[in-house]
Amino acid sequence: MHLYENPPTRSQRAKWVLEELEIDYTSHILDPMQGDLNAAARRAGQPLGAVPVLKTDQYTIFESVAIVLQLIDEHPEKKLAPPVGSPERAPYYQWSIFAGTEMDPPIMMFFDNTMRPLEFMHTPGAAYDAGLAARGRSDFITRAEILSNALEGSDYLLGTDFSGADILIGHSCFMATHIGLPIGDYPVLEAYYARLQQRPAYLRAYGG
Ligand SMILES: N[C@@H](CCC(=O)N[C@@H](CS)C(=O)NCC(=O)O)C(=O)O
Repeated sequence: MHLYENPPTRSQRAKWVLEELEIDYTSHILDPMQGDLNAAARRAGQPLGAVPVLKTDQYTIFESVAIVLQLIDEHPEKKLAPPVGSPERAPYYQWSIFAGTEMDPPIMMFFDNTMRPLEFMHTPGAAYDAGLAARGRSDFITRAEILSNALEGSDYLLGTDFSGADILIGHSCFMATHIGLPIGDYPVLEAYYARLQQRPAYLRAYGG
């Protein structure tokens, strides 16, 4: 397998699941400081010119959430997801999709309007917008509280068992911490993220 990545971005979700599943892969770092990440990612198969992209012998796949869900389904023996059609699969889908659709947008809105290098924006003349940064922060806080409430009394999103949903939301926690969003205001969420950070596969994906 070939993973096209640019640490530490959403490509780390793909790397983390590859590490959890102990799959052999070759990493290809696409670093925008060293070359044209967008062109290289498009060549690898991501039509928006973004990472991650995963190439296997049988298919090429992009979208970090899809990569995590697909690889986990290919390895049911690793038990990182409840069986398809089981009642436990419902919260697994719910939190996995919540990561991509509810966590990523406010985090990226905040990042794009506070610290993303302007030369990497795709809009000519792009500038930071303090109003959008504040909206990203506020939307993040709403969602951090929801996660915190859901995790009250549980080690993981599905209760006692670590799953792919934790990889997906765990990356949201990484990204929030990395860019200064206030995860520390939510001790339950902070403790959950600390638990995830103990995992050897997490440390291999995020470089410890
Ligand atoms: N929804 C996509 C988002 C992919 C994405 O936008 N990746 C960013 C890094 S987090 C990227 O490669 N951006 C490069 C660019 O837009 O120039 C996913 O989750 O895989």
